[in-house]
Amino acid sequence: MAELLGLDSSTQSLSAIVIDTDTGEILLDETVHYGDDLPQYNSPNGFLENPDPLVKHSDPMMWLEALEMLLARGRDKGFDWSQIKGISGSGQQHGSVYLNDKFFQALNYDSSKSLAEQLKPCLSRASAVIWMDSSTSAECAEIARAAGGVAEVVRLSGSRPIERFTGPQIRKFYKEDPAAYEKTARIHLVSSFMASILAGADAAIDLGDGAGMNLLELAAADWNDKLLEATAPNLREKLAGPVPGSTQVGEIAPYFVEKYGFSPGTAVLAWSGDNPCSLVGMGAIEPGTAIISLGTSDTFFAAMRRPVTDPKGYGHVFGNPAGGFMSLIAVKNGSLAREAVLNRFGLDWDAFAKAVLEETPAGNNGNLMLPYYEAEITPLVLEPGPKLFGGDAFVNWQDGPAAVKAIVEAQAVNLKIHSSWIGEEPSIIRVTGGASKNPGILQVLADVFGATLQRLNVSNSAGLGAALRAANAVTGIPWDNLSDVFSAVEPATSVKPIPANAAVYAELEHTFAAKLNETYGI
Ligand code: XUL
Repeated sequence: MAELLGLDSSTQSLSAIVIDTDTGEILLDETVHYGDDLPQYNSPNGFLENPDPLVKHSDPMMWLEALEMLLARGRDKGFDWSQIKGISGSGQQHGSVYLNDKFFQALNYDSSKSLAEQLKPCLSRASAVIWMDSSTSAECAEIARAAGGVAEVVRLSGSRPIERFTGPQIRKFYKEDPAAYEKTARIHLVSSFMASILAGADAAIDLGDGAGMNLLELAAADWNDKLLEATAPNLREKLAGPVPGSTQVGEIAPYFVEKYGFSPGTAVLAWSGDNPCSLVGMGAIEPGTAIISLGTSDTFFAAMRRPVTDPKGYGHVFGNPAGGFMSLIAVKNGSLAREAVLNRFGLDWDAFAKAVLEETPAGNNGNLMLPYYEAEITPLVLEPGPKLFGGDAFVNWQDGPAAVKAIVEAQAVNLKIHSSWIGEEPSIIRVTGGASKNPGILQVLADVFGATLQRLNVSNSAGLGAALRAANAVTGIPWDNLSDVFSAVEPATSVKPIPANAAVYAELEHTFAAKLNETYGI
């Protein structure tokens, strides 16, 4: 029997999915929510409060405590961790953890103490900066200048210098606190940090997630010296890897054997980013099917025939865990913005769907929202706060259904406009993430993209993808077979576009783009 564990260390939670490749079953699907389960970290949405709205950090000790809580919960519910043959994981992309040289020794854990207790003294920076941070515009410009221009950074790394990417974030840390940077012996991504913790060994960054740093030369599958030097001194020695995502980075540390009952020798595979893992979990490792993931961030991505780049600079090219590359755009204002509208009008998700499907027409009678509650990354909007255009009741926040329809239409059109550089017009889009259960959101996406939307049986595609990556590496079962069994779609839930709405949304694309230009000059 082969049981494989996929962990998903995401912005707001840590979850575990266990698959059995013999029976095709999901044996465990368990989640720890940072806000509800670990309130002592003061991170209701997974990040720490900061007076600067562009700064977003998280406490990596919260992730470690969540890991112990999750494994203990499984054990206490009678789940037998000893049957697991391999573990891989998925991490929120771009986030980074800064560690001093005590880290390497601390990985030989003492089982009588918690992980957090043992790892806290190893931090050379108290908190981990995460993907929601947009505070590095100056560093992006400096890196572009030093590396020979924006186009050169795009050519090498697949993305222009991006505020949330790890390279610009490392540069900011180096500039703000050079002494702490100097004391930093290792910089891990969320993915490689969590893999290191499980293996009790310094785990390498994988190529899929490594491509989200503005440091990796895609064509060479290695760090690029020009980009490293443009970022901060002696950076190569502070990074582990990059390695292919199928690499075994170690065996489970004795700590997890003693405390939670894992078997000695359990393989720990390199972790990857949540979007590369999701590509696998959604059964989309071949070009042709695009994916929309509706979570804390909304993302649109697909396997690529060849690596093209976005002339506007919002899109990215990451590594496809099954080989080759994938495209991606990420929108920061995802579920938290939808919830802000929901909560403002005291609605539940059924009422939200009803507002979209029954109470407002396509095009929303001309009411339109620029839906950037937080500073946005796609497009780059550094001034937070939604903006409303249209009828009086709407712009004064007195028309609940119109506000709901406006955010749903705006988010869908925003994704459509900013994914057009990928150059594919998919007729099928698979959707995942919490909001993919909402029929109102699905209908608008289907109409705006003119595509049939399909939903998977499993909601956490990143965690599932991590488990499938472990399965492929440990058992050698081919990707196609794994997708057929675990990434099956629910035929009953597919949503088709309504032909009569096509012209309305083609028009809205133009109006929305014009409003972006008028309002933010972009
Ligand atoms: C991708 C991105 C987000 C994070 C968190 O570039 O920033 O999707 O991976 O989910």
